[in-house]
Amino acid sequence: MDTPYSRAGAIAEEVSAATRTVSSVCCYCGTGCGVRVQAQGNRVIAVSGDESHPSNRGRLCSKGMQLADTVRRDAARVLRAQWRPSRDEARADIALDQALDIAADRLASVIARHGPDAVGFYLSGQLLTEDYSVFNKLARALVGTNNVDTNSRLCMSSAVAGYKQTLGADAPPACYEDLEQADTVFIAGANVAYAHPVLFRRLEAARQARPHMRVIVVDPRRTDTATGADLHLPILPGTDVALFHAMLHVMVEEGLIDRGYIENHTEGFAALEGRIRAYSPAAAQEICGVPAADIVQAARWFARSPATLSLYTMGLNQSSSGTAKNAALIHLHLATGQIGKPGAGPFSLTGQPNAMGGREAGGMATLLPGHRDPANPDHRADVAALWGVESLPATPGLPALEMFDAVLDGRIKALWIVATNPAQSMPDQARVRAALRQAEFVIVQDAYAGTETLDYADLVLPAATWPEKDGTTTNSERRISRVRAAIEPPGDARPDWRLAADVATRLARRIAPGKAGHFAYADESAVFAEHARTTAGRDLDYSALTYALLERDGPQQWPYGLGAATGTARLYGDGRYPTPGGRARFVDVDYLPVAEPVCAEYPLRLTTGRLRDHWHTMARTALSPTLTRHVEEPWLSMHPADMAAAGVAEGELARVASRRGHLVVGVRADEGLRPGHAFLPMHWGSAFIAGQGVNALTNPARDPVSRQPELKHSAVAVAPAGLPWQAAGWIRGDAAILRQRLAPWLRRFSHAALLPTALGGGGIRVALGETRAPDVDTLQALCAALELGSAMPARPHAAYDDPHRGIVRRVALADRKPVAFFVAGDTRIVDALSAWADGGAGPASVAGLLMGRTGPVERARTVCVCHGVTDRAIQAGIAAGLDLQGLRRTLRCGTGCGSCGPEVARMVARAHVHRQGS
Ligand SMILES: Nc1nc2c(c(=O)[nH]1)N[C@H]1C(S)=C(S)[C@@H](COP(=O)(O)OP(=O)(O)OC[C@H]3O[C@@H](n4cnc5c(=O)[nH]c(N)nc54)[C@H](O)[C@@H]3O)O[C@H]1N2
Ligand SMILES: Nc1nc2c(c(=O)[nH]1)N[C@H]1C(S)=C(S)[C@@H](COP(=O)(O)OP(=O)(O)OC[C@H]3O[C@@H](n4cnc5c(=O)[nH]c(N)nc54)[C@H](O)[C@@H]3O)O[C@H]1N2
Ligand code: SF4
Ligand SMILES: [Mo]
Repeated sequence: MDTPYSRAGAIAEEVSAATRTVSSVCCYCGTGCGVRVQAQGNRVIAVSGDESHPSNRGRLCSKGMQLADTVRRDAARVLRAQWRPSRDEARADIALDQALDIAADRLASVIARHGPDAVGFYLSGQLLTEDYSVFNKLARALVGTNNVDTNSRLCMSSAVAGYKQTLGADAPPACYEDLEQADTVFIAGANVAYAHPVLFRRLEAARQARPHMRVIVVDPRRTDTATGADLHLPILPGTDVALFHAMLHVMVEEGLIDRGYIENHTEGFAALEGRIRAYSPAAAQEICGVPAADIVQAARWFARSPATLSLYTMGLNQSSSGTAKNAALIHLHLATGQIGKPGAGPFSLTGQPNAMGGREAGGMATLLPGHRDPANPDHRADVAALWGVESLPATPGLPALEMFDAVLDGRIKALWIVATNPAQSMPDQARVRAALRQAEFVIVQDAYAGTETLDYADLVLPAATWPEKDGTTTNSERRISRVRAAIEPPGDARPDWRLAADVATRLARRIAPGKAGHFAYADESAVFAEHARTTAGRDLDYSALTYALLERDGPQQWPYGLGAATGTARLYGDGRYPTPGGRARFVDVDYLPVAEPVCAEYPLRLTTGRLRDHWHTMARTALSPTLTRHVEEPWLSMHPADMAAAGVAEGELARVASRRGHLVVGVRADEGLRPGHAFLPMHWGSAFIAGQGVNALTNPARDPVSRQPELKHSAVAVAPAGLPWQAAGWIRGDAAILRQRLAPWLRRFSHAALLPTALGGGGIRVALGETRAPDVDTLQALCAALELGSAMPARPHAAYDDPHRGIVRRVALADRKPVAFFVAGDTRIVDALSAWADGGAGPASVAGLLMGRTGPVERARTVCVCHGVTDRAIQAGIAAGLDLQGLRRTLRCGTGCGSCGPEVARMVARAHVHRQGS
């Protein structure tokens, strides 16, 4: 059966016969910025901010601005279904129909032999609400298992648990306009400048307009978010509960709490009040490592301000006490009545674009559609009736990490992975990968080629992606927007919900013929209509919403029930909460330390997180040369004192080890880190560097309630890598295609990295390290791979080689510019070659350059990607006496999307401090 691609509703606004502009939503973060996609045929020409979208009003960050770069229709994508009948064979392309039949056959066979709970679905916060709905129904109503979870388990599940425990429902009560109306903004465990840049822009503008506004940042690192704050509390990782308890302690002692609000609208305060007596500011100073006076100051600003808004994300959630951290922060709002009014409230920022939609559609093992609970028989009966089936399974489903544990020990045989890359993003990679090998049948449904998890797939299903998909997303402020397709999917790719529905129909014919009709949706709007009905009468009720209404009135905030004339900007204005007694709850939580304390063997506290211009495992952002300019390679950031103690110097390779695995990366000094702490970006996995990526190191210990792992803290040791032979190369071309071709080299060296780069207009940089020089054949093969001699399509090149000593220096030129180079054994001329490739003047003599007759050259790093302004240009400007405004005027840095604004401000501030210090 063919699966025709269908688009719901009228989507295209014809601008001219050839070019059309489609309104949609950015596919990256939970800010949910509206975009305008300009397309011609199946080509996206440009993406810009949508002025009419209330969440961003035309603004986009650097990632959103570069979206057009990531739209591909070639081998950078998964274009066809692929299949390997046995693990000894290579996968081959097959027809999509055949793949859908294989999926149905294999799932039916697993269910027949081992029962429904031998199947697991691992989905993603990047799916659209329609995708979740169909997968959820497939898992629970057809297969008959609750084993359907998502990567939101690594992301938002502590926020869900925290809201439910305290406020009674999983609903962020605030909205983005509160950023403009708050007097105090309390940012905890969030690097908003990097992770939600458009909200940071809104905050910057609000501070300009309201100079009395105060910003407090709680983060172990001095991030770009923390640099401009009025107060930065650089707490020790994992100690937030103690800090928040101490703030409440101060508020109680100083009479700053709102006894009236507590009495009328909450319960459970007495027990907590007893608990927090032990958390004096002095006691918390001991635990959290921040001055008691700063804790007192934070408590006063929080409680005394007319309106206090909290913003929080992974610094709270990714913790073995994530739920308690969320609850302890929400307590501060309840105790001071800072909730349910403009500019106030505990506002959990969502990470992924539609993690919210997943929570609404019940796309997690512990949720059912409409914020229902699978452990509640009435809720199961409700949903069964809505779906037209007799019953739903009662056996609890497994959350993400437990699901992989079950694969490893054989309870789960078949795993279907959609729009997430667990062989990079889950903690304790050795275990995750062992599980993927152990599974009997793995389906990976992905859009981009070359991801880590695809290596483990028996069956690959080709997914359509942004901007080829139609549906809806919900952003952090509960706003539902239409995502609209601007072009057709390439190859055999199909929207995720469609692939799920097509397999479901085939599977039903095999195991439950009566249910085959349950998945015969005409289009996305039919899926949405079925989903929206499940919210009726629930806290999130948006049963009045339809595609037609969203088309007419634009994006809407839930609740938006039948009879409502508009959506709802803020929740709980009346002080009534969706708990049985209508009261919010204080939870008597205690502070517990991180799961893995540092020790003599692993003396450093490692935290991981995001960079400004990369997205997760980089399937998409690595396709934009512009985005690679900001940070091109993974660095372990350390305090200079720890570097000295470990014996590693700036730029050198280090071996970072935890109890679970190790990694070789370069090291950089960062004075924004406390001694004893280290930071590694989460983005580079085994598709880019040798080994198992950043999560080889991380700890799978998890929160007892939310089951979210402690990705923000592991104990590690750092030592010199001891790889005296090093090599570096570069080849111009398409990074995605080159990376696939060069991927086997990642497995052949102790240190290896394939780094997408904007150098010379775009290509791949190669970095290698080994204990001693590889043999001559290996070096020749490497040169061949880089088209620099020996075999195959070699280009004319200049060479200075002594391969028996491991020394190779080669450069290929076209139009007197390098198009590839490789330097092994002594890499000092790499920066000169790079500068030349990047448009700098060439050397007087190429031979002289290869023989090392060149002065030192330092490569500049791009800070402002919109205007291509480098760190060196900014430093020169600062040295010439320019202030922030002067830099903006003369260099234009920070005047495009504004994402680099905080970094430029930090550079100015640091220069100022150094000048004062000297
Ligand atoms: N550029 C970019 N933006 C993104 C993403 C991306 O990949 N790239 N991903 C999106 C997603 S899915 C998510 S979940 C969000 C995440 O957004 P954020 O949570 O803001 O980003 P992170 O860098 O993961 O972590 C935030 C901060 O937590 C701090 N931290 C670590 N441990 C602790 C602690 O114990 N207590 C406190 N208070 N802070 C701590 C870290 O130092 C870090 O600065 O970003 C979204 N936006
Ligand atoms: N060390 C460490 N690890 C972390 C974190 C951390 O802070 N530190 N953060 C965690 C968090 S918060 C998150 S959210 C996760 C994110 O981790 P992942 O979800 O694993 O990361 P992504 O790279 O976003 O993976 C998305 C995948 O979906 C594919 N894709 C893109 N669009 C589509 C589509 O429309 N359909 C389909 N089927 N596929 C598509 C992409 O090619 C890619 O392979 O990482 C977690 N892991
Ligand atoms: S802040 Fe940036 S990444 Fe997030 S939705 Fe807006 S444009 Fe996209
Ligand atoms: Mo996330």
